[in-house]
Amino acid sequence: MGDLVVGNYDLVGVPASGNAFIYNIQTDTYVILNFGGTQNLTSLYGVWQNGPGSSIYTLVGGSRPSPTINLAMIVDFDASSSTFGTPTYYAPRGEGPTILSHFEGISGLGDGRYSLIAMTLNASEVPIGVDLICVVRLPNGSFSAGQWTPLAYPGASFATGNTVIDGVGMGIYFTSSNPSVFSYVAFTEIPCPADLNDDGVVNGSDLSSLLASWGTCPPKGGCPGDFDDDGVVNGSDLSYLLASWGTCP
Ligand SMILES: [Ca+2]
Ligand SMILES: [Ca+2]
Repeated sequence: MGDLVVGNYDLVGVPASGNAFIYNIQTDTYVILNFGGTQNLTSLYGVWQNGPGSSIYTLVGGSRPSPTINLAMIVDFDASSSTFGTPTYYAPRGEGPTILSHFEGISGLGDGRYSLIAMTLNASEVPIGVDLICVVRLPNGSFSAGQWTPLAYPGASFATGNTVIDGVGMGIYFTSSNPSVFSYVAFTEIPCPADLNDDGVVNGSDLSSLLASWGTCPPKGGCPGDFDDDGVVNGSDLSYLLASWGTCP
């Protein structure tokens, strides 16, 4: 994307000893992404340039903000200064950090929404699911909570989620009855997060739902309008809803 590609490395003969990197094809230079040391297992799999000629790229992968759990991660990178923004971490399907996950692809829709694809694994690192995720850049520049849409290919014993373009996810899958490896393309509708009642338009009904949830959220669920998933419905969530006012794309 643009002049940048992303990838990951390990030191020779030392598994899980490396980090992620950003490589500039034009200048033949690398920038290492290392959040808090190699024990955090930071990885990058997807990169999106935020407009033609922009120096701001949005990167996705995974990292370990706590000692034991790998979470999917999104972070901005300014190629002009080689500096990173503050990473935002995502628990799989919003269910809490009990399993491992990482984003493998990112596609920007040009209206503030990003479509991501994630693989989630159990504690033994066996793939257990693929999701397409809609994340929105909020008016203050931060990223919203993710809306996770599970993909389940019929007959697949397990599948990978490797790349995404808008609402189209792609990967490979296996079946229990055939030794071949198959590819798949999955189509989903990208959600409009501010449309809280899912009627295709952001209007007063959605605003009423948000205002009814104003304040501190319950520990889990029941909190429509907490777009940035910070546990409280307040002005930042309201500003996002107002910025999304009107018909959903
Ligand atoms: Ca609505
Ligand atoms: Ca909030």
